[in-house]
Amino acid sequence: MAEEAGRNARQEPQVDVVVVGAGFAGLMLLHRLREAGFSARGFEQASDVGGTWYWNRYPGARCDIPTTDYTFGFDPELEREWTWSEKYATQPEILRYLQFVADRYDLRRDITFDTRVDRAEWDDAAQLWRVHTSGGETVTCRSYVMATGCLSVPKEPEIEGAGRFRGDVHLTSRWPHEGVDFTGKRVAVIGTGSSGIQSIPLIAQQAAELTVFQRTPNFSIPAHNGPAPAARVDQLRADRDAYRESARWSRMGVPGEATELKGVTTPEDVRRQRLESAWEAGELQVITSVFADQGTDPASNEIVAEFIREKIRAVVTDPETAEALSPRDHYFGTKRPCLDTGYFATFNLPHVRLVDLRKTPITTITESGIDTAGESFEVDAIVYATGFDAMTGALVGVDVAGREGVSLQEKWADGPSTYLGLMTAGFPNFFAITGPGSPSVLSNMAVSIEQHVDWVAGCLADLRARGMTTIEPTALAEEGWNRHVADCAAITLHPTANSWYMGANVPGKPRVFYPYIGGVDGYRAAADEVRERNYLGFRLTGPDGEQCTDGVVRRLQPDVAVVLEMMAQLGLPALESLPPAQLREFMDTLNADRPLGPEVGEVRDGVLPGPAGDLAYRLFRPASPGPHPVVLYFHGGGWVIGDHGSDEPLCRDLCARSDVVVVSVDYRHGPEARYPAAAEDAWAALRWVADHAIELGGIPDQLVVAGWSAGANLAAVVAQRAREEGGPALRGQLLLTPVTDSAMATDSFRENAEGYVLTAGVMQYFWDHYCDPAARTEPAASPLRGRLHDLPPAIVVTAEFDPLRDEGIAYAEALRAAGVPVEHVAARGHTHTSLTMVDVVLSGAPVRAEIGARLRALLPEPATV
Ligand code: N01
Repeated sequence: MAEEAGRNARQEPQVDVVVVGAGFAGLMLLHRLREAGFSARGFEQASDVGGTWYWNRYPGARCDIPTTDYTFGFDPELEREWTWSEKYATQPEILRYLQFVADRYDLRRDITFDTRVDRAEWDDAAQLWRVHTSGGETVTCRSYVMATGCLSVPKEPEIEGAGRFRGDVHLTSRWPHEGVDFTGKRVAVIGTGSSGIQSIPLIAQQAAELTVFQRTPNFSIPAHNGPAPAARVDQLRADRDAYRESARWSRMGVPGEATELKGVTTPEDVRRQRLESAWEAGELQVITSVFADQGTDPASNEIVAEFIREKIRAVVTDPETAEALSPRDHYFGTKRPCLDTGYFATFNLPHVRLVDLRKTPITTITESGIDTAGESFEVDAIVYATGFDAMTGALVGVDVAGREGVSLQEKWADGPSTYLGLMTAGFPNFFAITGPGSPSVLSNMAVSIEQHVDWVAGCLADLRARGMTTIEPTALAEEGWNRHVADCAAITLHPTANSWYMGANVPGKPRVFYPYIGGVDGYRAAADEVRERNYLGFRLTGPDGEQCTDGVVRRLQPDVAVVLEMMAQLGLPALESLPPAQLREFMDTLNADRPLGPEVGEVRDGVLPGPAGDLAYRLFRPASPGPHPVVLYFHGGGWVIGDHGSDEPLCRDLCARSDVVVVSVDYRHGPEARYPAAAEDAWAALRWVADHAIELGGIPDQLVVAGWSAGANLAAVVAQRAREEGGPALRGQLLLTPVTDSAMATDSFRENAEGYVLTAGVMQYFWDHYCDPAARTEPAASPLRGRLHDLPPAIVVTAEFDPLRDEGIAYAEALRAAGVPVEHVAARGHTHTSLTMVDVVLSGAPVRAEIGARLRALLPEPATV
């Protein structure tokens, strides 16, 4: 009935779409909508088109993506008709370009200028938006799009006394159209982000005195402005379409070479050469990708940071000023780096002075100047270059009310929540162009805007073609995307900085990472996939019903996905197609170049007696003074491959994190020595290690058994046997993605049979080489079938995308049912192998930290000396 009533109440809106904003995004969207046959109206607060480039008219304002790339690429004709004059165009030229675009496609006729959208509300009965403007008009539309920009709402200066100043006050982001003449004036600039760094050298050229009030020094490199870079121009001329396409599938929306070189391991001369050439290139996308790991590894980042500081010291003559201008409180790239023209040299001028607010903070602004903790400054003009309420300011700045009157501001009180940065549940047919959760500010805006506009226009056309009226993300899809956005940021250095990317510049703003750092390419692939999979994670409704393919578009940890992609590209043979000897050789080659894991106090090899000959072991000792608890560790490899050194990174990690001696023992492998040879060897190793704990530097009654995969199977098996035989006494068992049963019939086997390195086929191969079918159900092969009472406390680790996940969970549950204390660590987004990839899969680190802490909790506190 209700549905019927709703259907009857559905109304025809005045226009199909309302678009707010007439910058790059709004203009292109209006053009695309018209092309696709939709009616649309645009509203713009300013008196003309231009967006950012309308407002930010401060001296020195330029783009900082080369104009070869900071330009619309959707229409080759448009590109033929416009030629940029410089590598980085000035604000007036970019504004002229946008005016040219508006004229060329006759877009102004759809835009109402000098008009703000104050409120927009979704009418669920009528299935449309009502949009109220500052001009008193109410327009109804089926879809409401905010193309309001990411950096469009200036931040309040929040400085005591700001209203008292009687001189001239200017905001870089609201600069007077007629310009400002500072000749003969004493000028203060507050803020040294991109706007400050671009404007300071030019203000210094006019002002009689210039005082720069700096709270945080910023990394900046010279723009080397001039003609557009020949290499880019040549590439573009040679094949425009290919160039644009490569931008669309690049990381930052600008074509460029990705490197695999890591900062710390690159030889000094190569490092230097790469850094110098990035300096010479004067392009943000080059200096931010000198090393593959500079965004994730503090040591690699420091190499780039120190190189830039060295350049600052070389330019700025006063060492104290040079040091004050040298950023040391954030990693390079975690606050937006800048491009400048003569910024640092400006501080050599006699009439320019830097005030370091970290040493002497502003206490108040007075009627005639600025007081700091150390001094009073009399000035004629204050320029605020203090930034924006970024990413969400413009979106929540309009009173947008979705279903049941819930406002966007309420929904996003703890931080933005979006699906693909485009839409948010509870707000049907509401789109944000380059919204939070999309690459936006971390990319070339022109490319990201085109991608969003194309997606939205394509989506509206699809709805029309299917006779659907509304589209809205599901809660599941949105939560999944938010998690993915956070996962991508978590493996970088970004969350450590007080940046506007983190909302840290606006008091009280939720501290999350606002943009999507998975790359323009990765983002485009996800957005395309959503559409191709029948609008995965969206609910579509129309007069004749609804459609919903619910789901999450990216569930793997981002770095796990990268490793899997790289492996897929290598075209490796199916592992189960290789005879064991060849498989072992192959794995050795794969392991040869991997990082070894963290430093530990000592690594040494030894042998211990096994039932059929010596067994090699490798011992990892922490750097702290011993003795330590001992973890007897069994390596993974399906009882067929691997040895006492094959899990070295994981063993080092365990040793360093938990402050334990790890003894990794080899055992005999199938098919040469089949079941129960490995289990017998493991048992012999346990007894020997228990008997020799003191010699090994261990504490005798602090012994834990551990293992990964088949090695975890052996650990579980020897724990059961130790109970049967009355010792050795164990403090715990650490089972990492264990094999606990031979049935291979769980849901996780079906779901993850293919594609995650350990496949169902590989597991079958391992069982076949290890154990006769008749013996596989014995508890010494399938510990899940054993008696589980009176076993030592267990830590069971399972990975989401692992065929063995469910048998690990089953073991944890069965242990618990038998009264054994169990800690279950479920590694979200991980595969069977990814947790062992220390220093490669960075998202594994927090999981291993949790495992390390839980292991430590099984052991007595280390004795303090
Ligand atoms: O703003 P910002 P912006 N007391 O937030 C300081 C893009 N953009 O307008 O870092 C004293 O970066 C603040 O100090 P701190 C670009 O993406 C592009 O410069 O918070 N100081 C900081 O130094 C850029 O990142 C171009 O400690 C105060 C400065 O003000 C983004 O826009 C050009 C303060 C603000 O820097 C924003 O840049 C311009 C206070 N109360 C901008 N409050 C291009 O080239 C703030 N600060 C395309």
